Amino acid sequence: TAPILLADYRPPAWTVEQVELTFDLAIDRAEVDARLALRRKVDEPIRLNGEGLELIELKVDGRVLSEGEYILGDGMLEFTATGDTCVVETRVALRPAENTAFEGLYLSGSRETGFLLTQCEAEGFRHITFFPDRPDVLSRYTVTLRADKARFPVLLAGGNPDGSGDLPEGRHWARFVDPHPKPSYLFALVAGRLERISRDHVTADGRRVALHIWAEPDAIDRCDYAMDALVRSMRWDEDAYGRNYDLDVFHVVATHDFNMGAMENKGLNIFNAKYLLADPDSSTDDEYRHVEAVVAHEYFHNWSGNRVTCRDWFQLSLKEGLTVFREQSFSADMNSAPLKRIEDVALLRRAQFPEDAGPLSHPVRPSQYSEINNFYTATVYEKGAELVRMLAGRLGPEGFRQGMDLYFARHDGQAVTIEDFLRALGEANGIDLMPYLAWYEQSGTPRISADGRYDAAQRRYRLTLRQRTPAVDGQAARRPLPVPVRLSLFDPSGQATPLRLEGEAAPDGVERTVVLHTAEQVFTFEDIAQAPVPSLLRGFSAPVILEYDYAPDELALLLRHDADGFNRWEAGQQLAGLAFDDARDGRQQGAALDAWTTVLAALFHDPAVDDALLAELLTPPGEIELVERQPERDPQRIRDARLRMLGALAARIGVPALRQRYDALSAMARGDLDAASQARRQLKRRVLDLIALASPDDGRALARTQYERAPAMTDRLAALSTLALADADAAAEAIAHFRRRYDGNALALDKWFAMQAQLPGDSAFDRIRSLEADPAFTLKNPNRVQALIGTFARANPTGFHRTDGAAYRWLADRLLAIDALNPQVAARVATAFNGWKRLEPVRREAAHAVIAALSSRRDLSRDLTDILGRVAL
Ligand code: HT7
Ligand code: ZN
Repeated sequence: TAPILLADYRPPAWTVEQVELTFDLAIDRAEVDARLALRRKVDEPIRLNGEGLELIELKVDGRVLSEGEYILGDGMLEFTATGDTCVVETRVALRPAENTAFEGLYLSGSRETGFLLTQCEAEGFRHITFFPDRPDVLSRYTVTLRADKARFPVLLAGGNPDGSGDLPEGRHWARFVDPHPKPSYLFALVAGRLERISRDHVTADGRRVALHIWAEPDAIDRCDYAMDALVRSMRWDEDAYGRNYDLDVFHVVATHDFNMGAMENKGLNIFNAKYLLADPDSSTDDEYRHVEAVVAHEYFHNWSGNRVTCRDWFQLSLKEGLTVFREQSFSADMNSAPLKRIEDVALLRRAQFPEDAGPLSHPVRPSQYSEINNFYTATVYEKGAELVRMLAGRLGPEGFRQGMDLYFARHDGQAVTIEDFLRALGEANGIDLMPYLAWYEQSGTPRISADGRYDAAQRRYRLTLRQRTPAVDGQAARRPLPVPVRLSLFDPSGQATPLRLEGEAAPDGVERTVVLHTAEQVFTFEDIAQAPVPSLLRGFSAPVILEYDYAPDELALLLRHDADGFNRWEAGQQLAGLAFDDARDGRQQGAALDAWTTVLAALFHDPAVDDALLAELLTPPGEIELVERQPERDPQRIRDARLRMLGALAARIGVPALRQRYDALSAMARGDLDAASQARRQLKRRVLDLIALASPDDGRALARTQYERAPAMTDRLAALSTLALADADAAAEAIAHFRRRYDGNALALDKWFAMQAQLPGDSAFDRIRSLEADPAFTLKNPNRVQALIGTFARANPTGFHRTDGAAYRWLADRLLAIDALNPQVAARVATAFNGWKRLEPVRREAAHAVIAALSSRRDLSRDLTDILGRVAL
C-alpha cells in the first residue's frame, strides 16, 4: 500500500460532535451501538474507518441503509448524506477473545478470570466501531457499558460516572460522560473482576478527585507505590506548569497483556503491569524508578496530548517528546538531577543514536509512514524530548513557563502541529523559534567538531565549532541547525575560568551557552591566563555527537574536577572509550587505559564522591555503544576488550580495597527505597562485578551469599546475574531456585528470562532454545516475548551475532509466528536487525540472506513488512 504523506494532509470532511456508545460486553462476542452526530465541513461523502467489524445495521438520520446504499471495503464504510448535519447509527459485533493483536477490544488473561479492555492509540478505535479515526476529530463521548454482573462486576470508561444499575438476567450497566472533547484514540473501557485502591486528591484549583488504581486480586497489594507516584505527579504538574486535573475521577488499570508501556486514555490510564506494580520482593530499584516515571508520563499527557492533541500522527512528538521532557524534569526533581540526566543521555545513545545511524533513521517529525505504530520510536520520544529541552534552555525557566502557558491556553481543545508549539513558545517571549523546526525535519545525529587554540601572548582562547549531519541514503543535504553549546574552561589546576567573550565589557560567570547557527563559527574568549581544558556541551545541551580531540590527561582533569555532574561522567565515558581502544589494540600500558584506571582508583577512595555517582563512573559504555567505535563490528572482540579494561581497573583498585568496600556496603544493606540505600546497592553491584573479574572464586562466593541473604529483588537479581556471568553451570542451582520461588509471578519471571537471555557466548543460543521450552514461555504475551527473544536479539551481541547465522534464522522463524498473533510486537522485535549492515562481512552476509528471504514474503503484516522493507534497503 502507498505510504501516507504529511504533504497530503487535509482537514476532515465531516467532524463528529457527539458520540454515544453502548456496549454489550462478553468474552466471545460483544456488540457495539454507536450514535454519531456529524457536521459537514467539506462537500464530500461520509467516510468512516472500520476494520474487522461485523456490520449488523447502519442508519442515517433514522433510516436503515440497504446494502446498495453504502460501500464497505478496504477498512472504510462510505455513504452520502444530504444536509450539513446528520446522525449516523451503527451496530457492529466484535470477537474480543480472538483478538491476539491487543488493538481494539481484547481479553487480558484467561477466559475464566481475565478482563476485557481496549487499546486505541494509534488506530485501534476503528477495530471497535465505524468512525473517522484520526486525531483531529474531537468529540464529546457518552458511554454505556452492559454486561453480566458476576463475570464483569467492574465496568469502567473514561469520563465522569453518570449512573449505574441492575438489568434483568443477572446483568448490570454503568454510564460515563466525558465533558472534554477528545480524539478517538483516547477512548477506553475496562470490564472484569478487578480490585482497587483509592485515594482523594484536591487539585490546586479546588477540585476533589477520586483516584482509583485497579488490578487483578493477586496484584492489588503491589499498587501503593504507583498511587504515591500519581499523587506526586499531580502535585508537581500543578506547581511546575499550573496544570490541574479536570475530571472527578481518575482510573488507572494494570494488565499483563499490553503491547507498549502504558496508555494515557482520558480519565482511564491503562498500564502494562510492568510499569505499575512494584514491591520489594519482586521489583528492582530501577523498576521502582520506571514506575514513578511512567505513572507521571501518562498523567502529564492529560494536558500535553489530551487537552492539546496532535493534528495528525506526523506530529506525534508534539505530545510524546514534550511529555517525555516533562517526565524527565519531574524525575530530576524527585530524585537526583545529574543521575537522571546521565540515565536519559545513556538511553538516547543506546537506543536513538543507533536508530538514527541505520536504515530506520527518520526525523522527529517524519514526512511519511506506511504503518504509524512503527513510529513510536526512540527518535520521536527521546530525541523529541531533547528538542524540547533545547527550547526550554533557550528561553530559560520563566520564559519557557510563559511559553507553555500560552501554548496550553491558546490551543486547549485543539489538535495542533509542531509549528503551533514553536509559535506559542516563541511569541510568549518575542523570539522567533522557527529555525528550530529544522531539528524536527532532519534525521541523523549532527556531529559537532570543536577545535580550541590558545594564544598565550594575547591571553586569548579561540574555539572553532563546526557542524555537519551525515546524510542518510537518498535524503537531501542537511541544513545547519541552531546548536546550543554550554561550556566552561578549566585551568590546569581544575578551576573554572571567568568567561568574557570578545567584545564584552566584563566576564559573565564561569559557564556560558554559545549557539552555533551556521556550518562554522569561532568564539573568542579573552583574559584567559593559561591554556584551558574546555568542558563542552555541559549537561548535554544538544543531542549531537561532539568531536574534540581530548588527550587522556585532559579528560582525567575533567573527570576529577568538572562541577557539572553530567560532564564529569561524560569525561569518564570518553576516557573509557579511549581506554577501550587501548585494550582492544593490545596496549595494556596505553596512556588512556592508565589514566582511566588511575583516576577511577583515586575517586574510588575519595569520600567526596557519592556512591551513586561512583557507581556510574565505574560503569564504562556497554558493548552495544562500544560497537560504534568499530568500523566493522565483531561483537566477540568488543566484549573481550571491554572485559580486559574492566580487569585492569579491578587490578588497579585491588581486590582487598574492593572487598573492604563491598563488606562495608553489605553491612549497611537494608531493603529501603531511599536514594542513599539505592545508591549503595548500585555501587555494591559494580564492586561485586569487579571482584568477580579480578578474583573469580571470591566473586562467586560473595554472589552466592548475596543471593541467599538478599532482603529484596535488587540485590537478589544482581547476585544471580553475577553468578551466572561468572559460570552459568555453577549458577544452575540458584537459577532453578529463582524459577521455583517466583513461579506464578509474571514480572519476576520476565526478569529470570531476560537475565539468562543476556548471558554471552557460544552456549547462549542453545540456552535460549531450552528457555523457549519452559512452560511459562509463550509467544502470546508481549512482555515474555520481549524478555526472552527481544533481550537476546538486542542485548546479547555475542550470543545473537553468531558467525553461522543460526540465531538470525531462528529469529526470522519466531517473527513469522509472532506476526501471526501480534503484528506490533513482531515489528518491534524485528528492529533488532537494524544494524546488520555494519557487521563484519561473515555475519553481514548471514544476516542479509535471512532479512532478504523474510522481507520478500507476501504473507506478513503491514507492520512487519514496513520494518523489514526499510531494514533491508
Ligand atoms: N501514547 C502511548 C502510546 C501507546 C501505543 C502506541 C501504539 C500501540 C500501542 C500503544 N500503547 C500505548 C504511550 C505513551 O507514550 O504514553
Ligand atoms: Zn507518551
